[in-house]
Formats: sequence, C-alpha cells, structure tokens
Amino acid sequence: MRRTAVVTGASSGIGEATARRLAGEGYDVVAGARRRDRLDKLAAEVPSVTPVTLDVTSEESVDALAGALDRCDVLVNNAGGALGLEPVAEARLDDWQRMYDTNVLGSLRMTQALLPRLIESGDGVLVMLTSTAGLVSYEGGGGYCAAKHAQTSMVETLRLELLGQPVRIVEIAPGMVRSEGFAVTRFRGDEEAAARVYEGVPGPLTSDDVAEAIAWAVTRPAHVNIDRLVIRPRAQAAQHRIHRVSD
Ligand code: 8X3
Repeated sequence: MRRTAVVTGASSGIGEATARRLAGEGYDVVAGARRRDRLDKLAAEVPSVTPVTLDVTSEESVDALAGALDRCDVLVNNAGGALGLEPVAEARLDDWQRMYDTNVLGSLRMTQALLPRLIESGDGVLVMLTSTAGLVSYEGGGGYCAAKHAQTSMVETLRLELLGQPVRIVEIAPGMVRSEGFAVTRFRGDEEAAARVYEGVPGPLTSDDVAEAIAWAVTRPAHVNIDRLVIRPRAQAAQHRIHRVSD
C-alpha cells in the first residue's frame, strides 16, 4: 500500500526538500504551491511527486486539492513565511494580515480539509512547521512571531483535542535556516539585506537539514509522537546569540 503525503509550500526551500525526502521514504507526494512551473520541474525529477497548484489563502484552492485526493497519511503545513522587520510601532498592517493568512489560517484551512483523511488512514501524521520565532519574540519580529506563536498554540490544542484518535501531531521549530527565499521575501526582494542575515555564520541550517528531521519524525512507529523538535545551527545558541566570524 502506497501512502500519500501532502506538502504545502513545496516549490522551494524546506517544502521542496521535504517533498524530496518523503518521496525517498516511499510516499506518493502531493506537492502544493502557487508557483506551478517550479513544481513541474520537481515532478519531472522525482516521479512520485504530483504537482498541484495551491494557494493556502484560498478555501476554494484548498478544497480542490482535498477533493482530488484518494487518501492522505501525512500533511506537512509548511507554507508561510515572514514579511518585514519593522518594529511594531511602524509595522504594516497588510504584512501582518498576509502573515496571519498564510502561516496561521493557511494551516487551519489545510488541517480542516485533510484531518478526516488523516484519521481515516489509521496512522495519520500532521506536521506543523513553526519556528523558534514561535517560542520566543525578538525586535522587529512582531508579526512573524505572533503568527508562529499562533501555530505553536494550534499544535498544542490539536494534540489535546485529538487525543485517542489515530493521528500524530508534530511540531518542527527551526532556527536559522539559509533557504532560497525566506530572508529575501522578508526584505521585500532586497538580496543584500537578506545575505546580511547569514553573514559570517559558519553553517546556518539548510532546507534539507530540516527536511531530514521532518522525515525522521514522520517515519517513527505509530505510537511515537515527536511533540516538538527544535533545530538550530551550532552557531546559534539562542535567538539573539549567533556566532559570526569575519575574514
Ligand atoms: C525563521 C527563524 O530567526 O528568522 O523562522 O525568526 S527567525
């Protein structure tokens, strides 16, 4: 029996790496994202990946994906990200709305649409990609931290509400990951500002480091729930304590 995993935000970064990893673990992977051209490339490379155009901010789009599925064993709520690094006093309302709509409500839409399938599978796994920003707050991170804290809370609530059901609820909370798009999106396309985030850091995490952790958590025996896995680079002892070297 082939099992099916749905990964959101699968066109790049952690989502794409997770789609590859889960395909490697023998799953049929439904890779959802808005950027269809990138998904098509991924599917051309990895035959067990099915590309699906998905916008997690649209109920219609989420329902269309859910309606087309025969089964769902794993859901990875990865779509989301950060916008802006302004202090709360100067933050843009539309950035906060967008972050809430993708990270929080996007995960809610996907969860509501696929939870019945996860339970039906007899051993469902829901993975929520949060962040260390879901555990602590930092200057300029107001809107992103608020959204990630909300996801962390959603995970804890789900685990309580679903006690006794055959579904595991896993939270993966990465720290500094140098992924293709995260910092560039946060800085509205400013590649130099994005590069400064990682300047001198000997070995930020890669998307695949996180994907490997996700694949590990998902492939534990059915009775083992990895509640929360916090994963940081060795060079990041805490949100504000980052080791940087200059050459
Ligand atoms: C990303 C980690 O430190 O940019 O989720 O908030 S951080």
